[in-house]
Order: sequence, then C-alpha cells, then structure tokens
Amino acid sequence: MQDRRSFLTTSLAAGVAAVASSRIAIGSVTPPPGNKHELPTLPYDYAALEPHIDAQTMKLHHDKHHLAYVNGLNKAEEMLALARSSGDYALIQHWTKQATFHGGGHWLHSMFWKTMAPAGNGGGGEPDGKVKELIRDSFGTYATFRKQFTAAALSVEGSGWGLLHYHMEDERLVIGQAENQQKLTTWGAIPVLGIDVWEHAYYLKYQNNRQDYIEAWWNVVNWKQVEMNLLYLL
Ligand code: MN3
Repeated sequence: MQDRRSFLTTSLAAGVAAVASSRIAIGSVTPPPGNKHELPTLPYDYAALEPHIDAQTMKLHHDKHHLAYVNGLNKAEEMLALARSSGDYALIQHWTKQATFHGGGHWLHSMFWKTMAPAGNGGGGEPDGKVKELIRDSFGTYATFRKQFTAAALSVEGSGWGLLHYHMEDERLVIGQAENQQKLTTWGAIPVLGIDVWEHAYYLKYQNNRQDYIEAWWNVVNWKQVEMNLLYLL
C-alpha cells in the first residue's frame, strides 16, 4: 500500500509538472496490462526474526510459497486475458477463482513481510499514535485486542490468516479471519495487519503448536508499518 502511495504522490507531482502527459499510471498490486507481478524482496535477512521465526521457515515461505502465489496469479491473469481475446469463457469460473486465491496470497504475504521487523529493532512492543487510539476506541484496551486477535488467529479452521482490518464505513478496527487467502472476506474492510497461520508458516519450528507461534509473532510485529498502512486509509 505504501508503495502505491509513494508512487501516487510522485506521479501526481510529475503530473502537475507535466500537464501534457495524457494519463497518470497508478502503481498497485495490479500491474499495467502486459506486466507481470513480481516477488517482493524481504526487507530483512532470513534470520532477522530469530528466535521467534526461524531462518529456514522464512526462506521456504518467501522463496517458495510466496513465489508460487505470484506465479499462480500471473498464470491466471494470462488465461483471463486469453479468454478476453478469444471470447471463450468456458473456464472463466476456474481462472477467476485462481486469480482470487493466488492474488489473495500475493497481497497478504506482501503485507506480512512488511509488518514484521526484528524484535527490539522495529518489532514488538505496543502500538502508539493513531493505532493505539483506534485500538482503544475499537476494543477498549490493547490487552483486550491482543487476546481477541490471538484467539481469532488460533481458531482459524484449517489454513488461513488472522487479520486486523480497518473498516472504511464504520471507521474502526475489526478482527477477522481468512480461510486460505480469500474466504470469509469482510466487505469494506481493508487488512492493515495479518498473521499467516498456514502450517507452512510455523510447522518446522513449532510443529502443531500454533499458539506458541502466535505468541512469538507478537515480538516481531512492526507497529510503525501498521500505522503507515492505517494512515494510508484514513
Ligand atoms: Mn504463507
């Protein structure tokens, strides 16, 4: 989201300077036609989140799992473009679902990496500023929020995500779950923080103990990035 924002700001400035340019491209998760989605680089080393999240998990998770979603999304978009050009929509349901699944994976993982930072060096602690204020208004206290979020993430059925959304209409934060990467979507609510609770996110270090993984993850939450995600929406 922040990439999009800074791109937009730059584009707008450039647009004002060069009124002759006919159209201002807006950067986002969706690249312009013909361009491919790309795997973003991790903002830190694989081992940077140790001991809370181990290097081997980070490497596999980013280099293999996230890459598979990027490739899956590119493939789905390619097939949808082919359907448009050929007029053959026989497989439209399949490719639309694939685009949603892989697109959800690409978007959520891109957010996931950015909203973590090494413990004590950008990660952990409690939020301040606007996030603190909205958590208080939406849940009462930080402790209450954390308890509900942990319980929600812990109880995601099968593979999925625990998510903190900003609800655009209600102007408050809400805690949600996603099954896989896309099911149980709450309309009008945009994620600003999320924890991946697919087994691939924790099984090497925590085996079946999802609770210990979630408790460890709180030590690497990058609240500054959460605030930037939030301020972008306000
Ligand atoms: Mn994952």
